[in-house]
Order: sequence, then structure tokens, then C-alpha cells
Amino acid sequence: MKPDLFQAPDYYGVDDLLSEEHKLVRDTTREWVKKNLSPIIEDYAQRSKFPEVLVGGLAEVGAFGPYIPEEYGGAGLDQISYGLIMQELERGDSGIRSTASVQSSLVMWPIFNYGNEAQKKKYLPKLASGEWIGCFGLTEPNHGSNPGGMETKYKDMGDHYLLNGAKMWISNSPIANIAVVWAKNEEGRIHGLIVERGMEGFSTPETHNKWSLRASITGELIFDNVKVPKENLLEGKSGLGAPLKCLDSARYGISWGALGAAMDCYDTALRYAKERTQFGKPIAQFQLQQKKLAEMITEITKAQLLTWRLGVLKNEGRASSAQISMAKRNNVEMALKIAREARQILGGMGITGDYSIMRHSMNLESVVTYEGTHDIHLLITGLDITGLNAFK
Ligand code: TGC
Ligand code: FAD
Repeated sequence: MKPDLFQAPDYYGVDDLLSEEHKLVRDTTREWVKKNLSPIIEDYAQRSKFPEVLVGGLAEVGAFGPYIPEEYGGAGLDQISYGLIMQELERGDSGIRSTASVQSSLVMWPIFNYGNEAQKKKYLPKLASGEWIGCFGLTEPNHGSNPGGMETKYKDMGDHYLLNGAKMWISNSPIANIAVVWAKNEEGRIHGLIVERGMEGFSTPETHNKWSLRASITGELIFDNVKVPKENLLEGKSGLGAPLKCLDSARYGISWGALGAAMDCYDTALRYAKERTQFGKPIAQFQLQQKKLAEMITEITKAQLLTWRLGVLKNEGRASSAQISMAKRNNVEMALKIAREARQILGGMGITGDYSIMRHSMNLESVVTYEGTHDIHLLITGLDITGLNAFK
């Protein structure tokens, strides 16, 4: 892969809206990505391997639980800092951002918000330091967009719970030390349980043959009469709203992350267009290429403002789930379109691993589907503005 020469686009001076702490967090992550992630990521993606070697560094830049208080090992940062970390990581690769999203928003977030003091003390510091990796099991073979129909269930056996069922498409499951698993009790109420690797009857087979998110490891979670200790139940919240609230946090981070991928594609295409000569001129001088680049920077700028404003609302505790859905949907679609256009600007070179664009493009095909598909987020907006439910 070519050297990482990334220069962040900021057409409207959105930097002026950031505090010194935000800029420091962002620049630290940016430098870490340039130095540690960019030089190796293409090779790992081509080989379809997760670069475990990056886990320690991710912890050091605060990517695991950025907003979790320092007393539990987190970085104690605000929501805009969290977003900027996700932006910079996904600028490098969506799969690496995925690892940080899952660890922070889907594992640490529910333990912090729904767990008791003993659970927080036991799990959060190890997750923040990267000593332990976590995963989040909501999706099942027969229930993706409709998690409320889940079949995974547990029974109260007096001194423990007995868990049975299966989850699929679970990021990090084959390497995870713990899984936050959503399952129904005998009354059909959804609860979260912490399942630890090594519990008898618990296995995590890897999912192969992915053309997308190749540097992220994905697998299943199989529960065959797993005895889960009672102290592993997350008692703070139950019902479908409990996992969906975790998704709010992850979807928020993804809206920033997708922006990072779009910025990288735009920056790469702009540089290439100025350097590549055809018909005696740099291709950047042709109107058709300028149209592509001008539209890209317009969409990136709109997304930067949308995302920053969402961050302010999130910091104030005022960001609604529907507002988060709008940003996730808009920014991922925007990034996908930019990746496709940017790839064309690079001509044949665009399909190679010498540049990051094709990898971003393939990665974003997962990002547009996970954490709620493009369609589902549109229906969430539809429901919010009309009051009418078009899901069922
Ligand atoms: P519905 O009846 O609408 O809602 C059930 C209860 O949940 C509440 N609720 C929410 N609460 C918090 N945050 C949200 N975003 C919420 N959305 C709904 C709702 O108020 C209700 O509460 P209550 O107290 O009245 O019971 O549920 P529904 O069955 O009609 O489904 C609604 C729908 C389709 C929007 C929802 O199920 C959905 O979002 N589906 C998409 C599923 C999804 O996003 N799965 C993601 C799996 S995790 C993942 O993909 C990780 S990838 C990670 C990576 O690698 O980065
Ligand atoms: P389906 O729900 O079967 O949807 C198929 C199509 O039907 C989609 O286009 C959808 O938009 C459409 N559709 C569905 N319902 C409606 C409707 N009511 N109206 C209109 N259209 C509809 N899950 C986890 O729990 N944890 C993870 O860590 C995780 N990581 C993932 C990593 C990867 C790489 C991928 C690809 C997925 C991951 N997922 C994870 C699962 C992801 O959240 C689901 O794939 C997603 O929610 C969609 O579910 P599905 O694939 O079953 O598609």
C-alpha cells in the first residue's frame, strides 16, 4: 500500500467548532492510525485476518470506552471526542472502528449502564485496557432486522440460568473473552447476560467467505445448555429497548466513522486527480472529474455539520434515537457513494490494494447493513415524522 498522506478536508472550518481537547484526541488518533494501522491494514484485509497486534494501541488512544469514567478504566471523554476517535479509526479501516465500536458501545456501555458495581469493577477495566475483548449477541439466524422475535432463551434453574440458542454475524466473537448476550426469560422478557469464554456448551465458530470487513473477525455464538451464573445477569434494564439503547450509542459512533471513510476516499481521489495526467492535462482539470470531487466535498461538509450537531445534542443528553438513525443512514450512504465515485477517479488503480478506496467501498457494504439496515433507518425516520409504523 502507498504511504498514508492523508490530509483532512475541512471546507467550512468545522475545526473551529471543536475544543482543544477534541483536537488533541483526534490528532493523537490520526497520528496513531498513520503510524500503526495504515502500514499493515491492507495486508491483513487481503489475508482476511484481524490485526490483533493493534489491540494494545487502540486501548492506548482511548478507543475502548472513551466516555466511560476513568474510575472504571475509561478515558472520561465527551461524545464528540468519542465520535472523532471513530472517525479517525474508520478513516483507516471500518473493521478496526468496528472493534472499537463493539467494545465501547455494545459491551462496555451496557455493563456500565445496566450492570451492578461488581460487574463494572470486574469487566470494565479489563475491556478498557484491551486485556479482554467483548462481543454483542443480538442478531440470530431467523431474526436480523426484527430482533424482538429472538429465540435464544434462558431458564431459571435455581442456582444458575440455563441458556440455549444461537446468534450469528457477531463481530469479534471468535476472539472474544466475553459476550453480552440478549435472550428471553421464561416470560418472554428480553434480558442481557454476560457469557464468558470457557463456559461449558458455549462455542464461537468463525464466519468465513466475507468480501467485506475482511480485517474484522466475525462469527457465531452457540449456546448449548450453557450454565450462566446468576451474578452475570444485567439487571439494570430489560425489554427490547435495552439492546436498542446500546445500538443508539454504536450507531452514533458509526455516523462519525463513515465520515472518516468518506474523507479518506475524497482525499485520495483529489491527490490522484491532480497527479494523474491524460491527454496532456491532470485529470483534475476535466469538468467531469471536478464534478465528482466538488460533489464529494459538498456531501462531506454537510455530513460534518450534521455529525457535529448530533454530538452537541448527545453531549446534552438530547439526541433522539431517530436523529441518530438519520445520521447513520445519511453518512453511510454518503460514504458509499463517495467510495464508488472516488474509485472511478483512480481508474484501474482504484481496484488495487495500493490505495484504500476499494477496501473502504467493500467495508461500507457491511456498515450500510449492520446496526440497522439503510431501509430500517429510513422507516425509523418515517415513523418519527408521521407517527405511523411501516415496519409491520
Ligand atoms: P418497537 O416496538 O418499536 O420497540 C421496542 C421497545 O424498544 C424501544 N426502542 C428503543 N429504545 C432505545 N433506543 C432505540 N433506538 C429504540 N428503538 C425502539 C421502544 O420504545 C420500545 O420500548 P417499550 O418500552 O415500549 O417496550 O420494536 P420493533 O420490534 O417494532 O423493532 C423496531 C426496530 C425495527 C426499529 C428495531 O428492532 C431495530 O432497530 N432493528 C434493527 C436491528 C439492528 O439494528 N440490529 C443490530 C445488531 S448489532 C450490530 O449490528 C452490531 S455491528 C457492530 C459493528 O461491528 O460495528
Ligand atoms: P434482514 O433483516 O433479513 O433484512 C434483509 C433485507 O430486508 C434488508 O434489505 C432489510 O432492509 C429488509 N427489511 C427487513 N425488514 C424490513 C421491513 N420491515 N421493511 C422493509 N424492509 C425490510 N449483529 C449483532 O448482533 N452483533 C454484531 O456484532 C454484528 N456484527 C455484524 C457484522 C457484520 C460484518 C455484519 C454483516 C452484520 C453484523 N450483525 C451483527 C448483524 C446485523 O445487525 C444484521 O445483518 C442486520 O441487522 C440485518 O439483519 P439481516 O442480515 O438478518 O437482514
